[in-house]
Amino acid sequence: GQVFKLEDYRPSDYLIPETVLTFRLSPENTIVVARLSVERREAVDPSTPLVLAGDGPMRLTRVAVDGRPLAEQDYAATQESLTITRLPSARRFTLEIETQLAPAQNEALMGLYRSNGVYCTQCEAEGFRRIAYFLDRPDVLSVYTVRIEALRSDAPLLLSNGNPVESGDLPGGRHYAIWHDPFPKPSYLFALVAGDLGVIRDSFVTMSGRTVELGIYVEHGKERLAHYAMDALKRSMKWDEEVFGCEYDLDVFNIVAVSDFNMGAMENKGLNIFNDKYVLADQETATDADFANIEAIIAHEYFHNWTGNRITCRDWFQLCLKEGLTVFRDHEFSADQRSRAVKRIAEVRTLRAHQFPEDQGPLAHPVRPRRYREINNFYTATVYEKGSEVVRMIRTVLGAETFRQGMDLYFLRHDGQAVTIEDFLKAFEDVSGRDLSQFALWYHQAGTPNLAVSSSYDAAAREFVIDIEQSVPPTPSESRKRLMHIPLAFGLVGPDGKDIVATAVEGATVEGGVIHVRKRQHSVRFSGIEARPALSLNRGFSAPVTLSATQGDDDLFFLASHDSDEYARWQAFNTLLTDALINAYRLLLGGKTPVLAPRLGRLAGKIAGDTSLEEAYRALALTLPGEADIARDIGKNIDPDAVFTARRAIAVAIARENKEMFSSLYRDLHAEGAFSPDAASAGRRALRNVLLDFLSLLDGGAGLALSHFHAATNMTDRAAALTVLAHVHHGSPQAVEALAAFEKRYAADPLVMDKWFQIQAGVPGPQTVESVRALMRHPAFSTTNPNRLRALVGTFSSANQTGFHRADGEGYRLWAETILEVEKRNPQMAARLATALRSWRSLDPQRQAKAREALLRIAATGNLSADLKDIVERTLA
Ligand code: B3K
Ligand code: ZN
Repeated sequence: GQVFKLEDYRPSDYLIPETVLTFRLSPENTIVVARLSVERREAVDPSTPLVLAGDGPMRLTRVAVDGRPLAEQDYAATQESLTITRLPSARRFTLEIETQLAPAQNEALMGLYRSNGVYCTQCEAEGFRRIAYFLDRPDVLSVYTVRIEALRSDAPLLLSNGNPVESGDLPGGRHYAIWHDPFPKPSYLFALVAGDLGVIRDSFVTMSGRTVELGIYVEHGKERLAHYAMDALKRSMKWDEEVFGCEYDLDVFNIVAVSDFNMGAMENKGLNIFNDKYVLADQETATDADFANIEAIIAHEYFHNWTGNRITCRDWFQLCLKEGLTVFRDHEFSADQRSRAVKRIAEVRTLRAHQFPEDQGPLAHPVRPRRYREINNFYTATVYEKGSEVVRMIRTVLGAETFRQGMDLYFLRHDGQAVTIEDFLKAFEDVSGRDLSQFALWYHQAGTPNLAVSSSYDAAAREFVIDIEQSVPPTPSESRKRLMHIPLAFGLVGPDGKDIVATAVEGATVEGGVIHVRKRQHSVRFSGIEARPALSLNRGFSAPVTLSATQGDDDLFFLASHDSDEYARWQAFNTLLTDALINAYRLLLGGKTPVLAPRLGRLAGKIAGDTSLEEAYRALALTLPGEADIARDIGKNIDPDAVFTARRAIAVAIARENKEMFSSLYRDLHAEGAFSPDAASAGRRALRNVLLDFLSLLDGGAGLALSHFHAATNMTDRAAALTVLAHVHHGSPQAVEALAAFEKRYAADPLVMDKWFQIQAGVPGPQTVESVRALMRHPAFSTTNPNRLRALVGTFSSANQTGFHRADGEGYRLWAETILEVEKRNPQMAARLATALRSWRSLDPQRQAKAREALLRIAATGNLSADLKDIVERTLA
């Protein structure tokens, strides 16, 4: 396939200042008339052909220029393009293109398709070209007017971007609506929804006093499940005004929830389309994690209105310009709405679980890639999550105030434009007067930097020295790396637990508690230090790096109890746990029995019971690193079965050590009274459920979990208990009973059945391959629905270490078969599933051979989609 390169970017010869679309909707034959006002750029020769992009099964039925149909020899149409060779000499002309589509047949869920009888669209990144031939590139901004016609009985609701203009009846039971979006936008932000849906309405008054009508559209009967999302939307609108000065700009803002959607949601201007999983919630059906995700994704898509829509990307290489920045904004929003420290720890856990393996494996790419074959494969943890970390570092480097000035300048300077990362950075350089060229490597260079840190204290000289050495490991096609600018926040914690205020006398720029690592090596010397401090590193996770620190357990124990930075305090305890887990793994491989240092077990108990800490924090601290986390830290030649056994042994040891304490705390945390999804209540549930995880490992654990299951008054507790029963007490009468009860209760609710599939897909052990195969035949399962597929096959392949990596390769076989089946309909989903083997070279040799076999089997299949081919070939490279 074709490789697209950043350096090949050229502005378009033609622009489309205005687009008028008419849709005559019908499931099997929708007619789209696109009237484009085209403008040839100055200095472009009139003989230059106009090449519009097309894709997918779409029938071209008419092309006309300035009202006159084109002669056959004046244009050439293929599936991928419409090339017009004879054009007027005038710089401006109208082009009319009529195409016919069958939305009901569209199973790729890109372009115009039907989900549960509702017409909807997904155009990012290159889906608009499946609707009409167009200059489908983000730097072509157009003002859209959209007329939708449909049978009123089939689609009483007709929505598009912008503001409603007009609506009325048509003959034959049909009707129409016209929408106009005054803000020029790229085609990827176009959206249309038509169908029969229920709605909840509200309104928001903006900071300048304009009233915006808000609507959330859901399946009839599900309206009451949309109130949390509506509340999150209003809080997002307020927050963006207060924190970034960003005001909403249309008269209406609509959200539509659909059940077949390839990702979480889409920020189409004024008409966000959501996977219903991220809209619908109540205590009976949604977990606290679901509530938090809904809040974050509603905010994220809303925030795109300024970061993405008003200012968009010049080309798809700049994807992080909108995604990394918008993730940063939604992270900050959630931190303000909930607990900042807890949110930060959760972010870091996610980054390490998803982005680090990507950055350290064959699919590694810079936050701003320079090459792609299929852009859909670059909606990655690196672009999103690492992209967000880079924006966070800009704030760390410049300080919050200058950062905000930089954002203001960026909005002011580039409103209405399609820009680049260079433009973004320039705004910060201009407000700060700083040179960010070394910092910019965070965008250009792939790989997770490592900092090797050691320290020494000289009592006689009262000096403390921190030695730091940076390195960036090689990544595909980047063997030699340049030195980065890494802002490393730190603290020197004195014996009394208080931070020592210290100024560096030499070795690096140190400002505001941050060491600016810019060279390969720094030796940072602090003088006047009265007693040997414990070194607290990468506070707040100021930089997305790995650390190899020669830090003794005593310091880590001390920091885990005393560090004033809550993130670093969590990190110290987590490092101790990780070390213990890896140690247990090594003992197991050496034929020995794993042991837990008693003081670590006691510290776990102390943190669990420390009422000066938030419950959510304590829950996170007590959540042991997952099997994949441990595997990542081990790095190579991994035996997932031994990782599992080691982890279980350490968990049992912690539970035994703290049996009485955990039991009484578990009882005390029992909540009476009305349910609330707020962070504090969720934190109490989280802590109680972590304690259940431990207690269920002890005698009587299955009984305890079953009573937890039956006593549950919300989905968080019910799902937590079911997980324990299915994962720890697999096959027990209690597990069988609970799984059956859950299935019976929620058989008619697909989103809840996803939890049932997901929990079973995660059951550790070799037998799960067979149960996943069996569950794929369950009447509630379907490979055509992305949520079902992710819940069952996605969970199995990316979150079940012992099941998926079964030594005989059976897990990989199931995975490859499913991918090849899904690929025929929905290449994007197939490619996503295919990333599950991205770390296959870290496995033990036997598993590596089986994994390679499965990858080669996919690669050898004829007619692969660009999406899947790209992932598989890069994974094997
Ligand atoms: N921008 C969309 C993602 C589109 C993915 C296309 N393959 C959602 C988001 O990040 O907000
Ligand atoms: Zn986004």
